[in-house]
Amino acid sequence: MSQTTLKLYGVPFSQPVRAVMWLLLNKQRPFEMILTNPGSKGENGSRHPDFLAMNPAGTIPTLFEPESGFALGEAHAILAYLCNSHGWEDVYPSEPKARAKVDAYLNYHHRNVRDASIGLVAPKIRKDLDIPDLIQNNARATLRGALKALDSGWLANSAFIAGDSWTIADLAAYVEIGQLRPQFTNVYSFDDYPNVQRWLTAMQNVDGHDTVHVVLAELGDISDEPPSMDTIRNANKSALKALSAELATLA
Ligand SMILES: N[C@@H](CCC(=O)N[C@@H](CS)C(=O)NCC(=O)O)C(=O)O
Repeated sequence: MSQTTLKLYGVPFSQPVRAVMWLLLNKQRPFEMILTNPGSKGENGSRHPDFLAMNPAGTIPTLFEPESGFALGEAHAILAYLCNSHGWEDVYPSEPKARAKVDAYLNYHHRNVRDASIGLVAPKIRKDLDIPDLIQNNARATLRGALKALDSGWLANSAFIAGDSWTIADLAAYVEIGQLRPQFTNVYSFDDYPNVQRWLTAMQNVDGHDTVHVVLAELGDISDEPPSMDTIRNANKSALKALSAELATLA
């Protein structure tokens, strides 16, 4: 595919947006980040009618190609589309069985790793929402189940989720699980999951990791205290600065 313009709607605070940013940076594929407020009906919001025309789900990430008018929501569909349209078979294999392994994790992810990590982080950031204990306990139970499946299943048999090298399944998983690590939000201990720990360390070495995670490094430990609005604003600013610097090298 020729280097058409790619617009990525989102913010670096969003986990699924980070997965798409990571793939694009890793592949050194230029794109433009269009800052979009998740859930807002305002002009730059993901629930604005113009945005809903691109992605009826009203969520970020959303990808848009102005030349063709092609718009696409859902992080996993976007990751797969980018790989298919650019021929990045190393991270999304075309061989049916190998691809099916990647797809299996991507399908599993939503109701397990994704739901659980949101259930763990949201109450720490938004204490004002007073998220009930029942929901938080359910999230912990779901996360335990998912980490066990990863540790004693997927990651016990291979270095990465779908084999010996990383794929888009690993990006999708890491942006949720990795955010809980001590060097980021510090809201979960992985002591009981040695294979997950080994995988987390390996993923840290995948090019693009550091730029994509500036937002969390800046946000810091939220295990005791929710971050202030200033901390959130500064984390966002630093993340965008780091992204712009990286994108400037690709232009
Ligand atoms: N299944 C979607 C989930 C995306 C998602 O939940 N995005 C959040 C931000 S992290 C969002 O846009 N929320 C706004 C809303 O739901 O109104 C995907 O994987 O892309």
